[in-house]
Amino acid sequence: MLFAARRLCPPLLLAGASKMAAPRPSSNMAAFRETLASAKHVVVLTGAGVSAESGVPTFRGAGGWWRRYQAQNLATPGAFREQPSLVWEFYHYRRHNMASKQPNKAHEAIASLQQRWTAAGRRCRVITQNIDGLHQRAGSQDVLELHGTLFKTRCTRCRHVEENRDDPICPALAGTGAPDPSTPSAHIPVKDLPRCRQPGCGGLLRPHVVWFGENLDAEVLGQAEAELEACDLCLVVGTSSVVYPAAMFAPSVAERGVPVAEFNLEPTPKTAEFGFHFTGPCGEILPEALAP
Ligand code: BV8
Ligand code: ZN
Repeated sequence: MLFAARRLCPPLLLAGASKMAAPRPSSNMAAFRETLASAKHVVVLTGAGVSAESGVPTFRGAGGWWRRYQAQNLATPGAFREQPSLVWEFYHYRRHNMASKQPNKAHEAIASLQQRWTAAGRRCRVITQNIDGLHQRAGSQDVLELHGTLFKTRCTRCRHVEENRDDPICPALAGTGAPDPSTPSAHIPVKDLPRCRQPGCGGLLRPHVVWFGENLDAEVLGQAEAELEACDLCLVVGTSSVVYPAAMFAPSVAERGVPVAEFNLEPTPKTAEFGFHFTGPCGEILPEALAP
């Protein structure tokens, strides 16, 4: 298992790990397109930046705030345990927000690449950190959602998981969730938060997402590892590469000597490990990079 030794330990905790000298990233589009043309199995790893041009806030920078909270401080089991109403307002807001959002040209370019490759007997797997569902709405198939999805719930009592696109997900959340810092919390009694409808259960529901401090689903992680170990090209799009274990995925491919192309507005802590880096909005660059 590629990440077994490091799954729980981001490199910052890993002493003495040796790193092959990485080639300086090229921004030569013709060279990248030659590499793409000769590849047979590509992994496309995406983060919040791929949805930025759809108007979906990213996690870091200005977009990473909701009211006076940093998103990642609400995306924890502790926050849900302490303030389930506040955390549900946060997720209700993000679910409701998606109703007015559409896939952008980056999602569409990735979906089109996958459709063409599948027809030609080549493999293209999309692995996303995002929970917004926009890759699927753009037509990408078999998307691996590393961190779950906004549109499924999991019961905290019986662990039943089901899709739920109701907006609001429960009457008490109607009209709540406004992101403005001056918005008062709704303080919804836990009995009026989303409840499980499995016979005899009634347990409190939570979003079916992976929070900070929670393990990724073993099956999902296993599928991701298999794709990363087998691919002969990896694209890493719109991620700051600071959240583990996803942040280790593209570097692990580069360590095998397989080409990795990063598409981002700016360099990231991992850029130096990759063969290609293209700077700019992925909604503009990916359609050119992935064009037939
Ligand atoms: C785990 C779902 C084992 C929820 C998310 C101490 C205690 C406990 C754990 C840790 C610890 N220290 C480290 C850890 C591990 C921790 C971690 O990595 N923390 C970080 C902060 C250091 N990871 C975990 O906890 C993971 N589990 O390790 O389990 C374990 C268990 C217990 C104890 C130890 C270990 C679980 C992590 C998953 C968390 N859930 N999401 C929700 O969404 O509400 S993470 C969430 O944040 C996203 O899913 C995503 O992964 C991450 C955000 O990252 P990005 O997607 O990269 O977005 P970001 O805004 O950061 O960057 C956007 C990028 O796009 C930028 O680079 C920007 O330049 C670029 N961009 C913007 N616009 C564009 C663009 N690029 C191109 N075009 C554009 N237009
Ligand atoms: Zn239940």
